[in-house]
Amino acid sequence: MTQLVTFGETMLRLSPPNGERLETADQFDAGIGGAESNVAVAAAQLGVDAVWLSKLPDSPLGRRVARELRGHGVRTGVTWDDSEDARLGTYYLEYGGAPRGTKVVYDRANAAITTVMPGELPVEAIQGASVFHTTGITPALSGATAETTAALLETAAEAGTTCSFDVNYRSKLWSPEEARETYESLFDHVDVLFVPERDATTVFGYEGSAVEIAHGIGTDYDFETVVLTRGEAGSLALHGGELHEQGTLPADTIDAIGTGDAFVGGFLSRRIHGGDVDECLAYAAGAAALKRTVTGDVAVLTHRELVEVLDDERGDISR
Ligand code: KDG
Repeated sequence: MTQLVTFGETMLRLSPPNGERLETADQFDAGIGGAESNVAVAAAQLGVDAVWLSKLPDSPLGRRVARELRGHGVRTGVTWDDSEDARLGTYYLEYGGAPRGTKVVYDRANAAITTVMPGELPVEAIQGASVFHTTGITPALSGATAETTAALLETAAEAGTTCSFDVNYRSKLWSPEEARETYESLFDHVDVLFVPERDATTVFGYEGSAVEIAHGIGTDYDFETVVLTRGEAGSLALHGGELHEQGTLPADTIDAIGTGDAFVGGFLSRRIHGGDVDECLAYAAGAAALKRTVTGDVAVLTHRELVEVLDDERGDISR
């Protein structure tokens, strides 16, 4: 049975080898990246039956995305756009240490997914699933993706499928005000909310300590679980009025992109397998740490590896 369904855009990811500039590099490492497929991959590698829904161009690039995801154990529920000008979004990633920083350049306007409608997707997968997950990136892409995100969350909620949503605010796609209005229109159906601390401040205006922010969200909205992600400072979950904290696990970072998605994939995989909130947070932190050691958006990891990492840290994680 399908356990996790995710919905969103996956792009071609092109990055110059370490230290090279986008404007001068003559070689690019090619991969794929998208928040929701990254989550599906992490969860699939941790033993979850995961399906990713999207719309792709019927082109070599679109087929590459589906092939790569299937290679990572994710089933795909894709509608293929066979029009001449159908395109796959691309993002370019330039790594740079301080003071330069890592840069992302998007070329994603008018990608095939921007015309997706709910009727084009196998929504029955959502109705039979344990969890449906999407992010705040998807409704920012177009009117059609916003409408489809809302329709899929509604379908999931009506079917009793747990709805999970990662705010994942992207300032290159819309303003905080536009994002907030859309997010709030979706929140009625959301059970588990992941929100980076900086988004809680930028988009929703929360200030104060992490505990105050989590309680603020818990008071203002009606989620079953709120997970505040805090980068190096770890994470905090508010569930049933109780706070649960988790630190980050040590990692030698090779590539930080996709860390948040691996975190969500780890959390949801443990939840789907019946773990309590503390276990979910521990799995999330372990998956995030492992992701940082892997090049590319996608967390290539195994359950055994994750359990070993957690055993080293805590000594008491159940198998
Ligand atoms: O978390 C990494 C993803 O978000 C990345 O693969 C794609 O940044 C991205 C986006 O905006 O879709």
